[in-house]
Amino acid sequence: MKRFFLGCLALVMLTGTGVASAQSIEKAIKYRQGAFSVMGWHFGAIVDMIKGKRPFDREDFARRAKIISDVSFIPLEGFVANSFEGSTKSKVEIWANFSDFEAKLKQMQEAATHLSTASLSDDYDATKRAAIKLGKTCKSCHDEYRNK
Ligand code: ASC
Repeated sequence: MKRFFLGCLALVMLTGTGVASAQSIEKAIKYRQGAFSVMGWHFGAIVDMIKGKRPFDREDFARRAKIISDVSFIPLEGFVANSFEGSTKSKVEIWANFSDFEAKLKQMQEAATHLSTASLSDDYDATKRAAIKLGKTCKSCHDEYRNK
């Protein structure tokens, strides 16, 4: 029991400062970029299928859409306090408007989930519309919160 309390105390002392080290900020930046990179990889393939640059394969499309929707829930945790300094394009505005940023991320997650569901149907037009909608949610956040 005593060890448990000492352990808790140590944990509180370690995390209690609320100041993240430059190293842990870089780690968080890499973490979220990894997730966005996975989403971008698969969305790129999806867009190519829609544009006819790659053969449309419904099963492969749905597999990729599922990955995007699953991974869409990953990045938020990586936007730790003040992680706009370092190897990132994230704008400081994210932290000044965090609830708006979160709302935009949520719209992306919803659009991704919708695309994943639509891609399991035989309704190609609805699937295409869902993909375009997802792309718009990416863009709207990038326009506001990502440096060029
Ligand atoms: C991607 C990617 C983006 C978005 C955006 C959609 O695949 O890397 O930044 O889609 O182009 O508008």
